[in-house]
Amino acid sequence: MSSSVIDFIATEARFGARNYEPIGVVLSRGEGVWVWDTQGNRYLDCLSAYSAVSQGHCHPKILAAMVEQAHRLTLTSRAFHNDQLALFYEEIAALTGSHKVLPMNSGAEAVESAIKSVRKWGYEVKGVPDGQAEIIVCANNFHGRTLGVVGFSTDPETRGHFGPFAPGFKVIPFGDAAALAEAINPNTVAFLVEPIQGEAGVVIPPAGYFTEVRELCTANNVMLVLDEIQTGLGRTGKLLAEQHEGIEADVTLLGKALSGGFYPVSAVLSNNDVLGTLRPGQHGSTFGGNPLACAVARAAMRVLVEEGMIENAARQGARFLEGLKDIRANTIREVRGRGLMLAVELHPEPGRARRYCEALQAKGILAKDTHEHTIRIAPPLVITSDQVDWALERFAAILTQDFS
Ligand code: IF1
Repeated sequence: MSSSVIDFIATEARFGARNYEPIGVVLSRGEGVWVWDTQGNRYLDCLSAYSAVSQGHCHPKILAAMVEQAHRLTLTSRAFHNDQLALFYEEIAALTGSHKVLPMNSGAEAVESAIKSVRKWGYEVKGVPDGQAEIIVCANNFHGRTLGVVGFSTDPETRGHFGPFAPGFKVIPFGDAAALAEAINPNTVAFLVEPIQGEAGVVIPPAGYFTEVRELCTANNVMLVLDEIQTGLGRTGKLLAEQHEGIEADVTLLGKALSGGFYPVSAVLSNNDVLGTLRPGQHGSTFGGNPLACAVARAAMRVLVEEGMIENAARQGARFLEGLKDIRANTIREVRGRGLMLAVELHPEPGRARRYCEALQAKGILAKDTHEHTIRIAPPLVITSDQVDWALERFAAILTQDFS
C-alpha cells in the first residue's frame, strides 16, 4: 500500500479504540453506488453503510437540502419549536401511515425509546403491575449497541463483559410462532423483532410467521414492535418489510436510510396510544427532531419515492438474487434475500467469508462478512441492471474459487 493509505490506517490503529476490523481500504469519495479510495481505485459499494446509504452516496438533492438548512438553522433543542419538525412529522406519517412520531438520532436510541414507551404503555394503559413489564425478543437479534439493547442480545461478542443488564426480556427462537404463544403472559407488553434478521445473516422467517405473530399480539394485547431500521425504507423492495407479510406493526422503528447517510436520524412510529403515554419532561434528546435532521430526512424520503428507488430495489434485487443463485460453487451453502437485502452463506470455515470479501475488494466490490461465513450484499437502491450484472460477474469469479 502507498504511504498515504498506511498513514491513515496506522494512525487509526495508534489512536482509535479497536472496536472494528475494517477491510484494508481507505475511502475518500462516494457517488451513487460507487466509492473511491485514496489511490483513486473505484469500488461498487455492496454494504451501503449497513443500509444507511440506500439513496446512493452523496445524493445531490439530499446534499442541497442539508446545505440550505445548515445555512439557516441547525439546532434549537426541543425547548422551542422549529419550522422543519412539523413538516417532517406530516411527511413521515403520510409515508408510513402512522399517527404519532418520536424523532431520535441513532437506531439504538429509537429502540431504547420504544422500549421505554411500551413499558410505560404497559403500566398506564394495559395495567401491568409497575416494574413487571416483559418484552419478548428473538435469539440472534440485533437492535443496537447501547447497554439496554445488548442486555437482550444472544451474541457473546455483542454482550460479553458489559453486564450487569436490565431485566424484563424473554428470548425465543426467531420464526417460531408457537414459541411466541408460549412466552406471552399477562405481563408481556411487547414483541420486539426484525422482519428479517440482518446481522444474523439475512434470516428470512417462514411464510405466514408474521401473520401468526400479528394475530397472537392482537389477541393478547401485546404491542408488535418491528425494528425496520435496516429492512425499512425500500431495502427489501417495499417501503416497509412488513408489507411483504401483509401485516401492520403497532410500533415501527426507522433509522439509517431515513437520512440517506448524511446525518443520524431515527424515529419511533406508533399507530396507537403507545407514544401517547409520554408526557413533557419524561423523554427527550438534545438533537432529536432538530431542523437540520428534519430537512435531511424530508429530502431523503422524497428522493426515495420520487426516484422510484423502492421499485428499483425490488427489480434489481430479484435480478441480483437470481444471478447469485445461478453461481455454481461448492463453497456456497445458501443464497437468500429479499429486495436488495441479500446474503451468500458459505459452508462454515473460520474466517472464510472475510477472505472472500478481501478477494472481492481486489475485484472492485466492497462487501461485508457477518458471523464468519456469510457475505452480506446490500448495494444502494439506485443500482442499475448493468451494475448488477457487473457485480455478478465478479461475485461469480470469486465465489467459484476456494479461499480456504
Ligand atoms: C455496528 C447490521 C449490525 C440494526 C437494526 C438497530 C440498529 C441496527 C436492525 C442500531 C444497526 C448496524 C450497527 C453497526 C453495524 C450494523 C449492523 F446489522 F446492520 F449489520 F451491527 F448488526 N436495529 N446496525 O441493524 O442502529 O444505533 O447503529 O444507528 O454496530 O457495528 P444504530
